[in-house]
Order: sequence, then C-alpha cells, then structure tokens
Amino acid sequence: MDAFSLADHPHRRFNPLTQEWVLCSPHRAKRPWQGKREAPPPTDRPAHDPKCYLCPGNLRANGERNPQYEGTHVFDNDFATMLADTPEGESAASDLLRAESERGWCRVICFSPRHDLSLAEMPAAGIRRVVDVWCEQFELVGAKSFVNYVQMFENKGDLMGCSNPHPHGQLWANQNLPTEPAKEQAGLLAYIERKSHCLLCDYGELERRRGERLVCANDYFTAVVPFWAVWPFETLIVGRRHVSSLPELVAEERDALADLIRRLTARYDNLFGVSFPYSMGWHQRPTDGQPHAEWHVHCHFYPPLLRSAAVKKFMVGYEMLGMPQRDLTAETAAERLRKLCSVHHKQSRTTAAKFCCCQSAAGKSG
Ligand code: H2U
Ligand code: ZN
Repeated sequence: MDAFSLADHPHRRFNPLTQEWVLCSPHRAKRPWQGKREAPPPTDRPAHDPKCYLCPGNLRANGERNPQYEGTHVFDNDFATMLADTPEGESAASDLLRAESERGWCRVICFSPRHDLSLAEMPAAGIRRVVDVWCEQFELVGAKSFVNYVQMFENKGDLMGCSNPHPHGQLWANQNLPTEPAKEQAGLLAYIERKSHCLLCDYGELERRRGERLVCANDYFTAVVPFWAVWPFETLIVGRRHVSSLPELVAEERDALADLIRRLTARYDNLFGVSFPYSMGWHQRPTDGQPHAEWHVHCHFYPPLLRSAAVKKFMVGYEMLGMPQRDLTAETAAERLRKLCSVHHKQSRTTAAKFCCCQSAAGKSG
C-alpha cells in the first residue's frame, strides 16, 4: 500500500479558525460532470445605467436620489434586515421556543460610480478609496452603543444572488456576534491559550515560508488558498502585522491591501475569462468596547465556481447533512491562481490572460 499523501488519498483537514473539519477527496477530481451548467452573465455593461439604483444621480426604490458621487457612496439600506429602533425584548414561551430582539444598522457601499467595473477592473487608487471607506464605516457604525459587531461584505454575481452588477458591498452591524465570527473568536482564543501566539500571525508566516498555497503577496499582505478551504478557489487575505481592525492600518498598509485585492480579483477574472462571482468579507474584532487583542483582521473570499464559468460547486447532500467536502486540493487551486497573470484580461495587452505578462510565478511581484 502507498504511503498516505494529501495529494492522492481521501482525508479530512482541520480549520483552526472555526474548529471544523473539511473532507478532501483528491482522487475524485477527475469525475465526469453531466449536471447543470450555469450560463455566464453578459459581460458588457454601460458605464452608467439609467435603470440602476446605485449609479450616480439615479432614483432608489424609496424615492431618494443618489448624489453625483465620483468615488464611493454609502447610504442606509432601504430594505434593511435589522433596524436601530427595534424595541428590546424577548419571547420565551418555553426553553425550546426562544427568541430575542436584535437591533442593527445596515448600509450599502458603492465602490465606484462606474456601473461597468468591479474591484477586479478598478485601478488600485479606486480600491484604496474603498479600503478607506471600509475603515471609516467600521469606526462610525461600530461606535454606536447598540452595535457590537460590524460585518462588511460583497456579494458579487448573479450566481451569488447579487441583485445588481453595479460594484457595491454591504455592511450589516448588530448587537450580537454572528455565528461565523463567534466560531473564529473561539478558535483564535483557543490557539492563544495553547501557544501564547496569534493563530493568523503564525499561519501567514507559515504559508509565506512554505509557498505551496500562496497566491500572491506583498510586503504587508498575503493571499493564500487556506489549507482548510471549502470552496474550490477560496482565499484568505491576512496581514503581516497583528491588528484587530481595518482602521488600525496605516497609509502604506492600506495601499498594499488595495494592491493585493486588485491582483487577487484580477486573477479570479482571468481564471475562466469571466467576471468571477464570489462572496467576500472582513472579519474584525467586535465593537463591544473590549480590546479583543486576540482578533487578527482578515478577509475571506468564497467563490462558487469549480471547473469553468459554467460549473459551480453545490453545497448539498452530504455537505448539508454531514460536512463540507472538496475534490480539488487547496494546493492545486493555489497553483492555478498563482500562475495566472495579475493584470486583468480586459486590460492585458496579451490576448490570453493565461500567459502572464508580469512574471509573477513566485507570487511576490505579480
Ligand atoms: P445585493 O445586490 O448584494 O443584494 O445588495 C443590494 C442591496 O441594496 C440590497 O440589500 C439594497 C437592497 O436591500 N437596495 C437599497 O437599499 N435601495 C434600493 O433602491 C434597491 C436595493
Ligand atoms: Zn449602476
């Protein structure tokens, strides 16, 4: 019998952040696919769409008009999932029928006035403005007494249920720590307890040293396909410096973060030659007034596409009832992303984005 190998044999991998396992089946990556193929959405959009409720100068559903904004634009979600003025209260007819009121604040963040762009196609200076807005919004919203956690995220593409292709993200902030960050907080604390170190400081360092799951990096930030990735081309952006929230980043670090987001998202679009759908978002310290030094701010990208623009990963069957499972290994996914050019295929002078024009094989400069 062959010796056990991560590249060939079924195994499970541990996610120390959420303390959950993912089943990996690398021997199965070549199975045939006769299921549903998603048609890629049309790629050509106008720079301004008179019907878009996020474009400058247009009317929103509540009758308000967007300003003629030139950079970013933030407004309160007209269909907010949580509201600031919800009365405190609970309903506990039985231990088995518990409910509590939840106050919150939900906002929409337009990344650019250009309807036809995405983070992947925006210049680094435009993404840098988005980084600044994320910092400002975290501080502004997190300062509210009823806000103990701020979740900022982007849902991109029809496939992810995004209602509008205009480049935008959302912010949902609320009283109670949501499930995913709560699991991560427990994971971060458990690691500190055992090692007296930060899990993500150690993990970033380990991945920079090993290189096999690295996608791209600069002096301040690293993008990797995490060892425990669930989604086929899932990535994690982690900073080298231990900070708990985005506003703590200094100007140089914010520039570096914008640069890395541009390079990572351009690679995503270059992978299958379409605007790559994903959900991405920031995990940062709670805003409950405690220092939360255990938190190391980081960003997850969860993209659903698997083999092409037409074949996505479904989280169904065993995954709904048992645990998440993947066929493509994290190492193979990282290698594929690493080898791609970090110049967006629409902006590249070479016709085939598959051939890198910036010599980025090491992921260091590209
Ligand atoms: P998604 O595309 O990720 O669904 O986000 C768009 C958000 O914009 C969504 O939460 C809000 C929706 O409630 N929205 C407004 O606030 N005003 C509008 O006029 C339309 C949509
Ligand atoms: Zn628009």
